[in-house]
Amino acid sequence: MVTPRRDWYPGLMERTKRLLSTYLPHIDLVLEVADARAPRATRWPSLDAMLGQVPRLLLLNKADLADPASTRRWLASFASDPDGPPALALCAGGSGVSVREAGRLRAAIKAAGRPSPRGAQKVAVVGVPNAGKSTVINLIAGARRAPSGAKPGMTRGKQWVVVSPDLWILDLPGVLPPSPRGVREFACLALTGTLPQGAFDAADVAAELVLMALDRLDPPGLAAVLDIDPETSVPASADPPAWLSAFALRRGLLGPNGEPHRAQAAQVIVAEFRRGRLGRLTLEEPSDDQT
Ligand SMILES: Nc1nc2c(ncn2[C@@H]2O[C@H](COP(=O)(O)OP(=O)(O)OP(=O)(O)O)[C@@H](O)[C@H]2O)c(=O)[nH]1
Ligand SMILES: [Mg+2]
Repeated sequence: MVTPRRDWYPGLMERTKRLLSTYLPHIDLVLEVADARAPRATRWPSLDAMLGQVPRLLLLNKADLADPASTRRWLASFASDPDGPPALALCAGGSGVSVREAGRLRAAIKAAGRPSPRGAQKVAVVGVPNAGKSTVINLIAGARRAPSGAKPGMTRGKQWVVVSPDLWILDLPGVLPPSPRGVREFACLALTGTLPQGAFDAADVAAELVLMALDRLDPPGLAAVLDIDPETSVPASADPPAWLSAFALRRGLLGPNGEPHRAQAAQVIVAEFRRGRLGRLTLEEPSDDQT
């Protein structure tokens, strides 16, 4: 059972929601940044209720780490929802970033936002921690103007970035759902790096990753993802401890008596997933049963 180990909803998130409400009357567009590997779990909950009439553009960021076919399905699903926001897949950072991405994004912001005939168009960037909000701002600005980094909680307070006289962007800290809406969602948040390291148990989260992967891949497919030797022990079952043991053996992660060190294997799997080392994997599909 995947459960949070300690409070993962600090006061910063409540303050951020209040900040956004304060600024909202002056905002022409809200850019919501989600993670393309988990486009459902990493959406900002209750944003709809807050925004009212303010236009929104959804960015599925880190598309370089997601399965391209899944990203296409997600974009089609958002496009077919008349009540949903326009959505764009993006790679704001990492190895796939390019100048073309910046131009495409600026054009999309201009098209989606309210026109601002007098003064600058004002854009607020919101999303779960570590989704790449500050990186998106730096991409648009063409320079490192907002602090960004590989752990959640990099942005602690609000910061206006004046990109040009006609475009101002507000960077905000990340916001998480107040409590997990289920084991899968919690695992998705942990795997995409939105939760701080101490807030979850790696063994539980790696076990859930195995189950999610087995929903989409056959055992040889998962063995390839985890680089487990098909000649030796590929567990045919959906038994996460057996998979963790096979991974531990493959990587030489052994306990004092030579037994597979499953706890270490789990930590390595979570860390490698976060960095995209296990390949391009998407954890959720638009068609997934949500009951
Ligand atoms: N591979 C990849 N990494 C990215 C991408 N965008 C951002 N990152 C990385 O993700 C990490 C988090 O980026 P930030 O911009 O700090 O994220 P944030 O949403 O501002 O995070 P907080 O301020 O902590 O809420 C950094 O290490 C970025 O380099 C992307 O498109 N692809
Ligand atoms: Mg930030």
